[in-house]
Amino acid sequence: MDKQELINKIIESVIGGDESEAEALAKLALDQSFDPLEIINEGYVTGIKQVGDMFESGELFLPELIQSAGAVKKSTALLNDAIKGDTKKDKGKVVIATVEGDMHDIGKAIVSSLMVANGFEVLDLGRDVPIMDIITRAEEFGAQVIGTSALLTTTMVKQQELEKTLRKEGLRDKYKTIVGGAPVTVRWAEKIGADAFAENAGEGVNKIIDLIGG
Ligand code: B12
Repeated sequence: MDKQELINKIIESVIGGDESEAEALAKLALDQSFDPLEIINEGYVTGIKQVGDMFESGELFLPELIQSAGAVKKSTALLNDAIKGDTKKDKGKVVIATVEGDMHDIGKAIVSSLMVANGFEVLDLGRDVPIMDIITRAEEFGAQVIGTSALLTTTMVKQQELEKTLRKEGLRDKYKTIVGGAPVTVRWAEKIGADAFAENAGEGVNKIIDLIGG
């Protein structure tokens, strides 16, 4: 199967919520040595974004969205592991989390893997993580960067809460902060006083390198 054909099949499997097919195609992509990040972005991310649009327009409902998300999560986990590779982790320490109240973690996991692949030591706290927990874990881990993901307009405020809490605790200068997630913008980052915003995983890695000179 050529790459474009594989990508089309991946998109189809995601829209159809076919978890076993989506996973089998991820394995096939790895067997054929296609670039895992390209397969994630052009296949799984394209597919889940289409599902999101269909959900928004009422063509699909929550159970179907959940099914498709499950297919993407499992398949991208395989590809994320392949991205991480076996690099030396000496560029710096990053704590990353999806903020409290938010269950979206597919994008964050991609960002996390790409950071690892680029030599950062990453502590991924998962999703639905309270701000105080993020700060405590960053302190324990000795992080230089705190990255947060928010996919809901109602949870973006937690990124602002992080900035405020860091300032209140006298810790703001200790960390560089970076924010991301579909509704997040550079203007939001500026408004809340975050150090950087990134639209996608690749940009995220570059911004962190700029911030800490990794
Ligand atoms: C998959 C999905 C789900 C899955 C999530 C599964 C999971 N484990 O992640 C499930 C089914 C659980 C879900 C639930 C809900 N969802 Co939802 N979901 C989506 C969907 C379709 C795709 C999100 C996604 O994974 N995108 C693919 C990834 C790769 O992209 P990404 O997350 O944006 O990440 C990239 C960048 O943003 C960036 N990035 C992300 N984070 C970070 C962090 C840092 C530090 C950096 C540097 C970069 C970075 O890099 C990533 C890689 O390129 C979106 C639609 C959309 N277009 O976003 C809706 C969407 C976000 N969901 C929505 C809604 C409404 C919900 C629910 C409220 C539905 C409901 N009625 O229950 C619940 C909320 C649950 C909760 N409390 O969080 C709305 C949000 C609307 C809004 N204005 O807030 C959206 C936009 C759908 C829509 N159009 O209506 N959802």
